[in-house]
Amino acid sequence: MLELSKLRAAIIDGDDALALEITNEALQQEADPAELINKWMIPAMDEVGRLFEAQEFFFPEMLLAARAMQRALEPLRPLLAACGVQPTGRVVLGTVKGDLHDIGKNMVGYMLEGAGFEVHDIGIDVPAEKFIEAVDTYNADILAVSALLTTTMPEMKVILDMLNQAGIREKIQVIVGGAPVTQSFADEIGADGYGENAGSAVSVSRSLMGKS
Ligand code: B12
Repeated sequence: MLELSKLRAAIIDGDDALALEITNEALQQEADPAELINKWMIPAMDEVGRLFEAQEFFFPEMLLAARAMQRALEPLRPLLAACGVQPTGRVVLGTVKGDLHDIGKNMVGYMLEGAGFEVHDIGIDVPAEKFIEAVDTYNADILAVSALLTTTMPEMKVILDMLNQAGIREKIQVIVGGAPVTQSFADEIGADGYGENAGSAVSVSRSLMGKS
């Protein structure tokens, strides 16, 4: 029987080859992808954050852990986005300017794809004007914006203001998320929805599209 605590440890240690190997092995043994993510992988990133705050980890260790997490997520992606249902709506997704965090954003994208949304991921460190351009280019129904730093959260308000100025605010539903983002922050800046994790990103998006 595979010891899944080793997956958590491999991610914290930044051992990407081992993290991938354990994930693949776990999938062969029919482990539940949601359990792998929620019970072992996300808690690993939380621990990395704690170690960073305690100054036991520094930037390079955090980066190696992030790579290991992303590597371990690779085989899970097709399972999260596997159902091939009818398109539910078009989403533009990105991380705000000044912010390089993308693991959570990517998970939101995979889950939305899995729920039948057509997802256009425009990446990290995205200036507000690029979000506006992408909304137009892809004729999006939903704009999903991620921020992981308290210093970059205000960019979300900049995006909303720019949508207003461009006269297209009414045409798009804006949802926000990321570890420091809260429902009250979302309300304060006038976003249409907030999701605390990738699963709620799907339920909020579905309800904004008028589907339960
Ligand atoms: C990995 C990591 C990094 C990696 C990122 C690599 C990558 N490719 O993403 C690297 C090493 C690059 C990094 C850099 C930095 N980081 Co960093 N990082 C982290 C860490 C450890 C994990 C983040 C993560 O991936 N979590 C796992 C994912 C799955 O969770 P998530 O992102 O929260 O996403 C979930 C939800 O929030 C939600 N969600 C996310 N986006 C969206 C969007 C929508 C629309 C919705 C609905 C939902 C949603 O769904 C997701 C899935 O469930 C966190 C600590 C932590 N526990 O969060 C620190 C952390 C975020 N980083 C921090 C800091 C300080 C930095 C640096 C400034 C460090 C430095 N001195 O340079 C730099 C900033 C670089 C920059 N300009 O962005 C601080 C932020 C403090 C703050 N409150 O502002 C944290 C909290 C660490 C800490 N405890 O101090 N970091």
